[in-house]
Amino acid sequence: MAMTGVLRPGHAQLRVLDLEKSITFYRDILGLVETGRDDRGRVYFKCWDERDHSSLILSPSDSAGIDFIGFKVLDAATLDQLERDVRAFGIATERVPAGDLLETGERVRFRLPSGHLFELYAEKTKVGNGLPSVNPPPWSMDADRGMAPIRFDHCLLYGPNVQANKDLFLKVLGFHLVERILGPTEAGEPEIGIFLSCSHKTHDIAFVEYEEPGKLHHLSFRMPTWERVLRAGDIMGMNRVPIDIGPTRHGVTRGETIYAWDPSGNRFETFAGGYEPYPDGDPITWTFEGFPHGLDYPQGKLHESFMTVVT
Ligand code: M3P
Ligand code: FE
Repeated sequence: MAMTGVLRPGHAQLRVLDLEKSITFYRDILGLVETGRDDRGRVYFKCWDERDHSSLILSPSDSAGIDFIGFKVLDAATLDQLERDVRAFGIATERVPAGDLLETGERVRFRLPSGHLFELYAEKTKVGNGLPSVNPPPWSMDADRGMAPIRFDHCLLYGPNVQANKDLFLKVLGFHLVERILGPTEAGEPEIGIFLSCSHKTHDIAFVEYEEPGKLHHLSFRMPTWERVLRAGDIMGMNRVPIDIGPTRHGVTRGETIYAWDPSGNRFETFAGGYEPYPDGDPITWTFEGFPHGLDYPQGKLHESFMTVVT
């Protein structure tokens, strides 16, 4: 599959309450690699196997939640074209100068119909994964500290106007719809949840309809295996990290999962498995009645917190 246009989730800036506690959590318990700090008090991390400078930026704040999410695009020409396309779709954009985020080029920023700040960028310094590019070993010592996910995988965002978001992502940003959840109405419409991919993954971003704009449901971190998801659960237990759901398997995407909370109450996911959709595949549909198994396939349980706890 040719990967052009929008490539992948690149970074998320997350608001945290107690910065020191959060640094310890993300570095030693989740097991990310710290890559920088800036003069605005922000702390930058990446997963051990990511090559670009940063994928998670912690921003000290008095409220939890997400400031923005950024996707990397192929190159500067793609960025210019997508900026024009988003404007033509009727959404205003602004340019955030290079260097505003450490080691990151100019970003094109706009607000999604769901209220989230969304960015596209083409440049971020490649710092590598700590392994040589010639004859590398399969992992480094960073792969064994804490839960040690391999990459920032996707996010699930809650907000209004999911259908307008769907239009934007499918018609302008080049995503495809992989799975969807129907609402409780007689006709089973409209969709209350959409799982969108710009790649071969089951989802690079997902949205669930919610009254309040701009909310975060979870940031998801990719684990290489189900064993590693279980091991992440052990590490959560050892460190008394509060678990929301799992270890279990989502029916939606078939992903193996644990949802848990960081020290600020932001939900994160350790996630493995799933399947590899192509963009010409037809989306999978979950009815509202079938959705409890979509969330937690073995238990078929519509966990209350899934619908109600966001930051
Ligand atoms: C995920 C995932 C739902 C399942 C969510 C799935 C909304 O978070 O990563 O696959 O039921
Ligand atoms: Fe997820």
